[in-house]
Amino acid sequence: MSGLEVRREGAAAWLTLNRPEALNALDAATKDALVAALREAADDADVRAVALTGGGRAFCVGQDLRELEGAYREGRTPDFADELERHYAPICRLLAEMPKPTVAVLNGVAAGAGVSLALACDLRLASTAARFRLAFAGIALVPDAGSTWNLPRVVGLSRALEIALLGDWVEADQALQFGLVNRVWPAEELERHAAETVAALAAGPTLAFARTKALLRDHLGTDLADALAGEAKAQAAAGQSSDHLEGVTAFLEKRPPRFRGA
Ligand code: LHQ
Repeated sequence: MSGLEVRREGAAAWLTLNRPEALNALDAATKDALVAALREAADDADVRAVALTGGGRAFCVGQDLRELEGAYREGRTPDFADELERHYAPICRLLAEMPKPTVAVLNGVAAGAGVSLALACDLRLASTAARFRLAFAGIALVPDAGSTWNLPRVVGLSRALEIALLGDWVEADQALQFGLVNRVWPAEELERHAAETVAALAAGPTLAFARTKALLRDHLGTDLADALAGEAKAQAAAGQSSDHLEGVTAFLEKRPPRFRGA
């Protein structure tokens, strides 16, 4: 049985990692379910935002190390290349590249690849109970699941090296200061604020959001001339959308826009 629960809240898909007894460590069934649920959410035009959160006191503590226990005890080392390609790469690509906003709702501890999943999302909303540890160095591994790409882009190279090499816990307030998370609320208020934020994203101009996230991500690696050309191409398409017409009409009529994601 997988440790993933999927539910719809209006136009948002909420994916909850739910193996609280193992702090939502990622076993094979949960990773399979996560890949499938993300693919479905990415392809479903009725889903206009995706939230990833955890049940219990953790967000996610990364790879389920117990799942590999037998092999380790027999002195066999696992094939991480295969595992990363099969599960973690599709999960991280889907979170970063799907054409709608993705949000990590960080209810508690995040470690190892759990931090990587949060980093792969477009936004990170946290409770004061959230804390972060990259944890890879503790078991003599390198950061993976996209975190060597995402972490320095999110917090800058110096902080990324600090987080990866010193291995200290980053508490919620410090994570906010580092830019590792976008918002922090008291634990008892996270659910309400996160639900409001995700619902607002799901009610937004989905096609413009899709183009915006693609442009911002793509342009990290391009020069200004290519970025200007990329913006012009995307803007020409955005200008043809019915949400653009609605947005401008609503402005002229002095009322809030009603976006349909088209
Ligand atoms: C766990 C885990 C866990 C299984 C707690 N697995 N059960 C590697 C390979 C390939 C590809 C992808 O990437 C990676 C990178 C990774 O993600 S490797 C894993 C990195 N994560 C960690 O190293 C975190 C390990 N966990 C901890 O250090 C502690 O559990 C923390 C500090 C997170 C929480 O400590 P406590 O609050 O004291 O809780 P606990 O240690 O008592 O854990 C509660 C339960 O959760 C416990 O089960 P038990 O049956 O003994 O009560 C833990 O065994 C289980 N658990 N992490 N990764």
